[in-house]
Order: sequence, then structure tokens, then C-alpha cells
Amino acid sequence: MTVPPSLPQERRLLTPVPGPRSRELMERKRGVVADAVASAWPVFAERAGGGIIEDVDGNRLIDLGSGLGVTVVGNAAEAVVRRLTAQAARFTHTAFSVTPYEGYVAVAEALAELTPGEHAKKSVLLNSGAEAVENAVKIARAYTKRQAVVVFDHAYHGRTNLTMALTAKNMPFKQGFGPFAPEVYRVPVAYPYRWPTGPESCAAEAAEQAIDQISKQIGPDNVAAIVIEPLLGEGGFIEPALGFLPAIRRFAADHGILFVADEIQSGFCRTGQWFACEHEGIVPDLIVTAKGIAGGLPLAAVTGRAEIMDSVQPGGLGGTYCGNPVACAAALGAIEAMKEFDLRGKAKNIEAVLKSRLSALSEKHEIIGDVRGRGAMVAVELVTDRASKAPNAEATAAVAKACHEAGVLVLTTGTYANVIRFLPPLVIGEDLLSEGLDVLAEAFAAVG
Ligand code: PLZ
Repeated sequence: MTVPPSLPQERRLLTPVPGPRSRELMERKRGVVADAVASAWPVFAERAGGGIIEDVDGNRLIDLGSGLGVTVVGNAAEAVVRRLTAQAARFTHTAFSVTPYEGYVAVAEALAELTPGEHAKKSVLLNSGAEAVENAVKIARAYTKRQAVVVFDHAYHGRTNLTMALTAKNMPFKQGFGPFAPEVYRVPVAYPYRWPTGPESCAAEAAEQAIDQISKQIGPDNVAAIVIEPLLGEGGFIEPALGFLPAIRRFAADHGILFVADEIQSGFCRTGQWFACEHEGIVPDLIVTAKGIAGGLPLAAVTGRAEIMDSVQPGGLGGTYCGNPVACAAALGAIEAMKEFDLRGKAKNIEAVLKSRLSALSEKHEIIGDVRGRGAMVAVELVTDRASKAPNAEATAAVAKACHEAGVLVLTTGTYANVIRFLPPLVIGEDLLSEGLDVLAEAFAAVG
């Protein structure tokens, strides 16, 4: 079982949400936590598991966000808790660069087994997604002896200095935080819904434009890496039009540029496969993972061709906490649960439910411009009207708020803040998912 038996899988509202205890804690937060550290929903968690978050007022909320796409295996998953508590009781830290331990090696073995490609692979473990993306760039630069990095419109890669430069959206991620790292270049991505000449011509035209810009404005020989999310997350759950990724992948291979897949949000069963780039048979040179890898513990990785990973000088990669033994134990538990409970299959079932319910909703509501995504990574994009496709951030916020008040946690996203994304834990029960979507339907009806 991945669902804690002591936590009933039922929505339950005992107070208005947020309730009095949450409001009290919010006041304390305001006094001591920096205002910049925002919370999408001011509800404080007491416990969580399966598809439920229970708050400090005893309300049970349906979780369609997985803590930003992290708890693929659910919160407090049995295998994660079992393995991490056993590890914590043995030792919590030695620093892998001082006194190594087996868990780190076992996670690297699992990554070599599960990531795309049959070649020899090696990994480095890090603490966060952003740190892992930075390390992928370091490795690519060391291996290619080139400096430029190519990223895409609507990309999100993190909040550190280098990854802010890689991230597209200014507010709130970059505003006031410059200067940003140099040698980062942004090119178009194949965004079917908003491609000027329509979805059919999108893949070929976008690839042509991206490749032309790299060729004319940067020079392929100067490019160390092309970094891309195979299914873009924070940019609005954009599935690049089919054919775009293979074209970029081919171009990279032809020019000695490393193709780096940022699978931090899309990886580990989320899209119905181990990794989203499998959808088009893409084998990246480097693949970056985090979030789902460790059931909520902070862990991230760069995995890549052995000869690329080994081009960095000894001691060139690491950090005090990287590959923490408790986080590694949690990762081994999470991967065990993904296999045991066939979470790739579960993601596909979730996609079927989400797509059919959301398509039905879009027939009723003119403000739903697009339904897209794969597996348990699906979204609707809201517009003022279908002809203009003008982003409708206002209605997006209103629908999310109505869901929250009714006890369903949905997250918004997108460059234009007009996307409602669904990324439930893959262990959510179908009844609960369905009830969450009933609430969503009521929210759309209320907002119009
Ligand atoms: N790459 C594709 O999705 C993190 C960030 C939310 P970290 N996405 C959620 C927020 O408001 O901070 C993410 C991602 C992709 C990189 C990252 C960065 O991962 O673990 O947040 O550093």
C-alpha cells in the first residue's frame, strides 16, 4: 500500500478553508518569514498521503498538485518511510566526498538502468533541481570546451543565478535579481496552441527558426548544450509539437552539442513513461532529474554518457549535502513503489480521466482554449475568447480560488498565468480524482 491506512481518502470540510488554526499560523508566518516566500494557498499541512492533504483544522483536501509535482508516489509512501527511517537510525550524514555509502551508488545504478539509452551511464547527485541543471551546464562546458547554452521560450530551469538566466519568465523569478549569467541564448519552442501559422506547421517552422538562430546568431561550434524540458512545466505544460524535439536532437548531434533533457518535473512516471523524452524515442546526452525521484526528500541528479561525465576533473563536482543518505534511501523507496504499483500505468489511467473530463468541460466553456499534456501532467489554458486567444489570467485565478475554497488544491502556471495544471500524486484514487474534477466543473460554472 502506498496510501497511509490512517488517512481516509475523502474530502472533508470542517471549517472554512483556510480555517482558524491555519489563519493563526499564517499570522506567525507573516511576522518571521520573508514576504517573498509566497504560499499558493494559506493552508497549513498536518499530514498527507494518497490524494489527501489534511490541514491543521482537520479539513481533508484533494491534492491535485503533489507539492509542485514531487510526490509522484504520494506523501509518506510506505516504502519511502520504511527505508528512510531505517537509514536515519543508522546515520544521517557523512558527506559522500569524505566517507561514501552504498545508497548513493544504488541510486546511480537505478538511474543508469531507468534513464533512456543503452550506453554506459554515470551520475552525480545534487540537492535541488536548479543545482542539478547548473551542474549539467558545468559538465557540458567541461566536456565540449565551449561556453554557449541554448534554452527556449517558456523554459523554467530554476532560481539560482545561472538557472535564472536559463528561465524565461521575468515576474516573479528574475525581477530585480540581475545581472544574469552570460552566454545564455533563447530560441523559439514549438508551442502548438499559439504558433502563428497553426499547429500543423508548428514543429517544422519552430525547429527551423531555432536552428537558424543558433546557426546565425551564436554559431553551433560555440554551443556546449541545448537544454530543454521535453514537456515544459512552469511555462504552461506545453507539449512541443511532435517532430520538434527529434529535429533539435539531430541538430545537436550533428554539431557536437550536448542535448540536455530537464526532466525535473516530467520525469519518474509522471507522463506515463519513466521519462517524457521516451515519447519520441529521444536519448539525451545528459538527463536532469529531481522532484519525483525521492518521494519528497531533497535530491536531484545529472545522469549522462560515462565519457561526458568523466571529462570533469576529480573533485570538480559535489557539495556538502549532495546525495544525502536519507534522501538516497527515500529515492530507493520511491523507485521501489513506482515499479511495484506500476505508476506508469497509473499515470496513463489518470490521463484518460483528466482528458475526457476536461474535454467535456471545454465544450461547455468558451474560456477553455486548450486541453493538453500527458499522463498525470495535464492542463487547461484559459483565454478570454477562442478567436483572440487572449490569455485569461483573471478567470484562471478565480477558478483556482473557487477550487481551493471547496477543498481541492489545484495549481496555476504558465508564462501568462492562464493555465490550470493537474499533477496529482499517481497513487490518487479514481473516485477522489473524479470528485476533484466535479469541484473544478462547479468552479468553472460559477466563474462562467
Ligand atoms: N526545472 C523543469 O520544474 C522546478 C518551481 C516552483 P528546484 N519547478 C517548480 C518554484 O516556484 O520555485 C523546476 C522545474 C524544471 C528545474 C526546476 C528547479 O527545481 O528543485 O525547484 O530547484
